[in-house]
Amino acid sequence: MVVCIWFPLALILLCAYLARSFSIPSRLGFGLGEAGGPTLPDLYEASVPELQAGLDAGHFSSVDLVKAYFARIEEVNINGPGLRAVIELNTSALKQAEVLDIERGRTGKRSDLHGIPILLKDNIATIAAEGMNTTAGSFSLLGSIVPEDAGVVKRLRKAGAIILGKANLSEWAHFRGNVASGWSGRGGQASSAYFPHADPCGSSSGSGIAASIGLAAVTLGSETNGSITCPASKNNVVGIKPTLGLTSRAGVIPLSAHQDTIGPMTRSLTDAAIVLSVIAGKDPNDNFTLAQPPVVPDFTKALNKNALKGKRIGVPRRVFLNDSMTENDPSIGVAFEEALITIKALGATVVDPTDLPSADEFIASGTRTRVMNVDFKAWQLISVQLNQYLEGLIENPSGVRSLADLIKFNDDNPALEKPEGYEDQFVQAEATNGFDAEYFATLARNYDIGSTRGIDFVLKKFNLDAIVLPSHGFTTTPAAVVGYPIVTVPLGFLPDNVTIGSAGPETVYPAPGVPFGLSFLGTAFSDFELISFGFAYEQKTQTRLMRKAYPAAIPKTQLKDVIGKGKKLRRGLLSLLLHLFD
Ligand SMILES: *[C@@H]1O[C@H](CO)[C@@H](O)[C@H](O)[C@H]1NC(C)=O
Ligand SMILES: *[C@@H]1O[C@H](CO)[C@@H](O)[C@H](O)[C@H]1NC(C)=O
Ligand SMILES: *[C@@H]1O[C@H](CO)[C@@H](O)[C@H](O)[C@H]1NC(C)=O
Ligand SMILES: *[C@@H]1O[C@H](CO)[C@@H](O)[C@H](O)[C@H]1NC(C)=O
Ligand SMILES: *[C@@H]1O[C@H](CO)[C@@H](O)[C@H](O)[C@H]1NC(C)=O
Ligand SMILES: *[C@@H]1O[C@H](CO)[C@@H](O)[C@H](O)[C@H]1NC(C)=O
Ligand SMILES: CC(=O)N[C@H]1CO[C@H](CO)[C@@H](O)[C@@H]1O
Repeated sequence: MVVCIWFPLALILLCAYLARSFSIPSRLGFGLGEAGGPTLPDLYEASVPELQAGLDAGHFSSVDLVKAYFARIEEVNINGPGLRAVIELNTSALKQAEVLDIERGRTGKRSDLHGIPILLKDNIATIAAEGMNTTAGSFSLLGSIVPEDAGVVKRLRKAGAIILGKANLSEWAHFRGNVASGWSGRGGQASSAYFPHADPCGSSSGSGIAASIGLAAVTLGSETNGSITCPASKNNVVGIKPTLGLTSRAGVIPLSAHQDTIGPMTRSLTDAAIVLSVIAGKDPNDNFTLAQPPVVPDFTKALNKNALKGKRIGVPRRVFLNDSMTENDPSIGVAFEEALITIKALGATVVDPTDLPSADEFIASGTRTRVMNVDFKAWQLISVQLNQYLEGLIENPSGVRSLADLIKFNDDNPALEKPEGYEDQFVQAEATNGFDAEYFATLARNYDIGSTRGIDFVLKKFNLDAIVLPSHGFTTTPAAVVGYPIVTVPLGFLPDNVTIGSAGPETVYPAPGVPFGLSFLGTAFSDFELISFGFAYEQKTQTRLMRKAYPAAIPKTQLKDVIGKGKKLRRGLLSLLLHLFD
C-alpha cells in the first residue's frame, strides 16, 4: 500500500479499488469505524480474541500493543498511584513485536497468543542474554544467569507470545515469614488498583494487579498455597491454579515440588483458557508433568455457557464457611449465598452441606501444630530444591549459591532486604536435613487430609462434579497439599462502609471496594471441567465490570495514542479514497 500512496492519483484510485475488491483494506487497517477509523478495543478490558481480531484486521500491530502497554505501565507503576505491579520491562519486546508482525503478515499467526504481550511473575526464568533478570524479587539474584528459559516460557515463545516484562511478587513467593503480601526488595510494596494502598494479596501480586487494569494482555503467576487464587480474587481477575503436573515448573524458582504450579491470571476465563492451552504439557525437565494425561486438552473447548446444567456442586461449609475461623468479611458470605442461587439457576444441583471429614485439620488455631508441621516439612524440601536452583545458576554476582548464603546476604544487606524477622522460614528450612521418615509420613498425611478424607472423599460420597467456596480463607489449602486444581472468578466487592484495617506497614485490608472471588475445586486433572463451570458462572454474572479500579489507578493510554502518526496519515488518505468507491 505504501507503493500505492506515492503513485499518481489514477493509480492510487486503481490500487484502492483493487484492494477493496479483494477485501484487503480491512486486513491492512482501513476498516472504517465511527470516526473514519476502526473501533479499537479498550485496553482496560481487551480480551485476547479481541486483540487477535484487531491484529488480524490490521487495525493495530503488536508493536502498537507493546508501546501502549509500556505507556500504561509507565503511568501507574512508579508514577501516579505507584502500584508497583511490574518489576522490569523486556527491552527487546518492541523488536520482537516487529518480527512477529511481519511473520503474521507473511505466514499467519502461530497460535492464539501470537503477538500478544504477557507479563511473567519474577520467579519464572527468562534467559539473561535478552536483558531481563529472574530474581523472585530479591537483590540476591540480580544479574544472575539462568541456564535456560523456564519450560512455560519456551512454550510461550514458540506460540509467538511477547514477553513484556516481569511482575512484582511477594518476595520468594512469600517464603519470607511475616512480610506484607506484595512486597519485594527489588519491586517495593505493590498494591491493588481497587483502593489506594490496598493489600493485593500474594504471592503473584503484580500479575494480578497488572491483569486487573490492562498493563498487559495476560499474565502468569505461580501457586504453592493460594498464590494465584488469592491475588486473582483480590484484584478482580480470573485465576487458574492448574493441577500439579499440568504445567512445567522447570526454571521456576522452587518452593515445593509437591505444591508449586504455574497458571494464568487474566481478565476472563476465555483468556485464561487460551493461555493454559499454550503452557500446559509434558516437559522432561519437570518429571511431575510426565504423569499428566496423554493429550493436553484444548481448554477453550471448555468455554460453554451451559456447562453447569445437570452438574452436582458441593458446599463444604464446616470450617471453610465459618467466618469466625476464616475471618472473612460477612459480605463475602452473603455474596457466596447469592452465587449458590445463580449456580442453581444455571441448572446445577447444589448439594449443601458436603463437609470434608478432614476440615478441622486445616484450621490454623487449635490444630496449629499439625499445619505447622506440614509447613515445616515443605521447608525441608525447599532447602533441597532452592539449593539446587541456586547451584544451577551459571553466574550469580551476589555470590549466593545456597540457602545459607542467602540468609547471610539478607543479614548483610538489611537496607535492601529489610523487614525485621523476615528470614524465619529460611533459617528453619536451613535447619532441616534430608528426607527422613517423618517427611514421607507428612506427605502421606497431606494426601490423606487433602484427598482421601478431603476433596476426593466428598466428590465420591456425594457424587459431585466440583465443590465451590469463596476464594478467601482456608479454601486453597486442601487443594495445595495434594496438587489439585482451583479456578477462581470474580464474585463481588467489599461494601463501601467496611472498616479499613491494616495488612502491613504500607497496606490496608479490608478496604471499600476490594474484590473477592469464587473458587471451583475438583480432583486431579479436572481443570477442563472447572474452567467450564467458572465460565458458565462468569458469563451469567459478569461481575468483573460491576466495579472498576479507582480513577487514578486506571491508565489512560489507549491504542489510538500510540498508533504511528505516519501510518495514521496513510490510513486517513486511503479511508478517504475508499469512501469514493462506496
Ligand atoms: C538486570 O540486572 C542487571 C544487573 O545485573 C542490570 O544491568 C540490568 O539492567 C537488569 N535488567 C533490567 C531490564 O533491569
Ligand atoms: C523479550 O520478548 C521476546 C519476545 O517475546 C522474547 O523472545 C525474549 O525472550 C524476551 N526477553 C526475555 C528476557 O524474556
Ligand atoms: C521424579 O524424579 C524423582 C527423582 O529424580 C523421583 O523421586 C520422583 O518419583 C519422580 N516423580 C515422578 C512423578 O515421576
Ligand atoms: C464456627 O467456629 C467457631 C469457633 O471458632 C465455633 O464455635 C462455631 O461452632 C463454628 N460454627 C459452626 C456453624 O460450625
Ligand atoms: C495455606 O494458606 C492458608 C491461608 O493463608 C493458611 O491458613 C495455611 O496454613 C497454609 N497452609 C499451608 C500448608 O501452607
Ligand atoms: C454497612 O451497611 C450495611 C447496609 O447497607 C449494614 O448492614 C452494615 O451493618 C454496615 N456495616 C458497617 C460496618 O457499618
Ligand atoms: C518497570 C519498573 O517500573 N521497574 C521499577 C520497579 O521498581 C524498582 C524499585 O522502585 C525500580 O527501580 C524499577 O525501575
